[in-house]
Amino acid sequence: MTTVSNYINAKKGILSWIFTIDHKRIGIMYLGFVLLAFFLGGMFALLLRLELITPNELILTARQYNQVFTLHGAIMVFLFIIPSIPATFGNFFLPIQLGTIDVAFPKLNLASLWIYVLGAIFCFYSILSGSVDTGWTFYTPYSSTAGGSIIPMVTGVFILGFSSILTGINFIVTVHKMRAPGLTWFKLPLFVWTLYATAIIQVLATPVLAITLLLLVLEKTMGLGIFDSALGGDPVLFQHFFWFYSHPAVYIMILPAMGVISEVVATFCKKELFGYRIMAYSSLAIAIIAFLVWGHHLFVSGQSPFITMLFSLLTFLVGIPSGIKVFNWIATMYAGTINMKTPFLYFLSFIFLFTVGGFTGVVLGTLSLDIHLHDTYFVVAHFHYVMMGGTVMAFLAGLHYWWPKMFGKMYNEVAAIVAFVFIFIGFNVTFFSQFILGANGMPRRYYNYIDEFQLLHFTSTVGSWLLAVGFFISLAYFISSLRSGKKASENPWESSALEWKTASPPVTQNFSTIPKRIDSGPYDYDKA
Ligand code: HEM
Ligand SMILES: [Cu+2]
Repeated sequence: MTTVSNYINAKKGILSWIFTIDHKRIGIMYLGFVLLAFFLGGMFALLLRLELITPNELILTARQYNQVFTLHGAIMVFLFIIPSIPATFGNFFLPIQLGTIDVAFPKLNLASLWIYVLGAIFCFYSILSGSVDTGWTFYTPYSSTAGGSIIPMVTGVFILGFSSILTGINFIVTVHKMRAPGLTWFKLPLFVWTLYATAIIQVLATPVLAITLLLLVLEKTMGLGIFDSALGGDPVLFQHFFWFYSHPAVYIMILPAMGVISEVVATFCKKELFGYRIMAYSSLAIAIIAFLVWGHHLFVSGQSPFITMLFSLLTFLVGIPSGIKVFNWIATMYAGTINMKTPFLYFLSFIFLFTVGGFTGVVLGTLSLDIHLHDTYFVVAHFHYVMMGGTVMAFLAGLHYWWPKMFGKMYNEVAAIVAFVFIFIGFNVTFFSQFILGANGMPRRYYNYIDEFQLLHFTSTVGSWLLAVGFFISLAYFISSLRSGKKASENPWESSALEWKTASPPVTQNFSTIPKRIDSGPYDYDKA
């Protein structure tokens, strides 16, 4: 029996992967690496939660606890969530959704992947050679003076930044230069718009983090007084520089997720997306406002009342384009033909959890409340609702939606629904209890606490176990799908998006015949 050639079997041997310039293979390799990072970061999270099951020391010393939450945060942010959607699904589907054969700079794309791996190696080296206990934010003056192996860690993050910048440059040029004839801007899928807005932030914001970490290393190695007040430096300056990148960075995390969610809701409701143009503009509006709110991380760092009020106001502003998106996703469901499959379940959980995350962001953006809640578990719960309730749920929606296309195999739907239930319930048990802990004054980054908090911490830890069960069930059925899953058809979800007009998995050139012209929009259900 003749095997049909596709991007997976077109070339054989490990070297054909290591040196590939095929955007699909590069996307798949990123997927492998970010999933590894997620499971490693998840292991550290389970360790944290286990330590917190009792008020006193259980398995970790105070120093080890500080090291573990630092590694959990740094791995989850820099190695998992920032590349999680752009570098995986973005790399795989952007050229296909543009009706073309690859990104603008395929060799640069491959280089971005190995730069990511080099950065990861530096981070892991720092774990093995004494580790870091500063928190993922590397705040000075502690990071300027502390021992451990901060320099390999921040060098790793510095290098990872270049992988992000180069991917951003590649995607911006690809969207401008590689679109099929006829595919004008307002015919582009919203996933493309969100990748484009994200790429702008990657290119403009990431250099600021690189410079900040470079200055920290210079201060540590050459004793230059930049951030350390003992050397005449200013520790709050570090916070400004760090959050001038890291707040826009949260939109590098959430914008691509919003793009995935738009693709999934249109396909599983079989409906044109409600308010397509305003959704596209909202992606760009979010990318712009993202650069104007970093000061809300410094409300209790001694900013002037006027500046604090200004940053609070600007923080509320970002709620408008985000709110428009949530409204339009819900409006798209209205009178839709809903296909209640796993990708749609993750869509629903995204809508609910991201909205909780968004509202609690408004609470934290309110000065009078933030003074009470800053550095408590309310903040920890908030960013897990947006980063995990938002991006990770969208990542799972995208993974289940595009899995048949990427690997040509279906996964077990029943097992997927069981895993979804564990993940959704586990998530809320883990993190909703943390809102209550924080509102009652439980500080973050403490490994022991007063007895009154034990019941809530115990609940949160049990929740993290349910989460872990859900993720391991997912891992199991995806692996079994690769080995013995039912062959996927070209368009199992009956989607009208362009990528579903290719084979499952696609041929190396993406299309059997490269589209000469594309005049239809991405969500042409009403016209079908
Ligand atoms: C898999 C389930 C997860 C659990 C159970 C979990 C649990 C926790 C806990 C308990 C803390 C607080 C430690 C403390 O302040 O003492 C924490 C901190 C943190 N988590 Fe998670 N987390 C999970 C997933 C994630 C994900 C997916 C991300 C981001 C993508 C993330 C990013 C962070 C960050 C940035 C911190 C702050 C670390 C620091 O204070 O330096 N977590 N996590
Ligand atoms: Cu922020």
